[in-house]
Amino acid sequence: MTKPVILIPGRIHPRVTGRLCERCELVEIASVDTSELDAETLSRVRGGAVSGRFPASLMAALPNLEVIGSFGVGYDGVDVAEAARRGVFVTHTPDVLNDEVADTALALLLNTVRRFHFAETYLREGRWESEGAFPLSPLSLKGQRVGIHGLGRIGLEIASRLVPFKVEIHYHTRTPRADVPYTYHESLLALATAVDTLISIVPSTPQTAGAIDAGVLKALGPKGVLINVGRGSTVDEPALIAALKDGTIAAAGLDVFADEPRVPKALLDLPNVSLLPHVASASVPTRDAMADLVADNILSWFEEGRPLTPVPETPFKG
Ligand code: A2R
Repeated sequence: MTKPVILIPGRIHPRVTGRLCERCELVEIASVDTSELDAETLSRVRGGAVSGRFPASLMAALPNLEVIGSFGVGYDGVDVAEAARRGVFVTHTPDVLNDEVADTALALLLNTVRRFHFAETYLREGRWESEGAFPLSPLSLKGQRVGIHGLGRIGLEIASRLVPFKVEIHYHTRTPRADVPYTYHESLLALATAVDTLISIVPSTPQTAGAIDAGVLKALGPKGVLINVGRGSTVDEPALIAALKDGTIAAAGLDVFADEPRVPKALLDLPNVSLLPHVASASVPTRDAMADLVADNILSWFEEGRPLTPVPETPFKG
């Protein structure tokens, strides 16, 4: 039996290629530019495995493309509308990263509020011994009202981890959930007005782009804390920097940025932020599970005739 040909544009977790290489023929290229491939190779490609971008122009170069396995739960780098138009299934890696991302969200929240990263540096620099106790953190999680922007697979795990912290839990989604006891708000602005801490875990879409803007930050208020573990595009970054500088909000903890891996110097220079290099799901076990799900989706498509976790825009109807 001929092995299906899978194109890998750019870098991907080595476990994906390791899992696929025996049962597929892999064509690895540096980026989405296919100019180094001849027409015959391009026409043999039936699948794609990607961590990042898979634009319409790449799909147009692959006349026999059937499936794209995208690494990660967010798939904003893949043009899913174009894939749907071409009848190409796109799969992603939901659920297997929920716990890791939710754990990171809580760690980032506590770090931001209690300033543990600065406290550790203080100790390492010998200042505890030379100067005495580290300054008290002005903020505390105790008694806070926490709002979750996006209460999907990951948001729900974040909420359940917040329960033992005895905080009030509020949320905003477009559609209220019937299965949770948390307080619903019809708009992001209403949520930000009601809470002290806002945790964002929504996908990058045209509707969420810049949703956390100057108005939302003002509503969060001078004791407000913003945590973003979703996508950098959700936050108006210049507005956030201004709000952190002038005390419109108190602090922010960010794992995602508008133009990764570039982080504005103005953010790096601020004393009231905790910044992580997009590591929410970045443990070996969780990334292995994500890689396995990319490979399993592609193998299931070619060997069983069905993708395992297609995105909603390209549903599999059997
Ligand atoms: O709005 P709903 O009812 O569809 O709820 C979804 C919510 N959401 C939004 N909330 C407010 N305004 C919007 N424009 C909006 N768009 C979506 O985000 C739902 O509660 C949540 C997304 O949940 P899931 O689809 O289960 O995604 P998951 O696995 O929790 O991951 C969230 C995102 C990924 O797309 C990556 O960008 C990032 O976390 O790692």
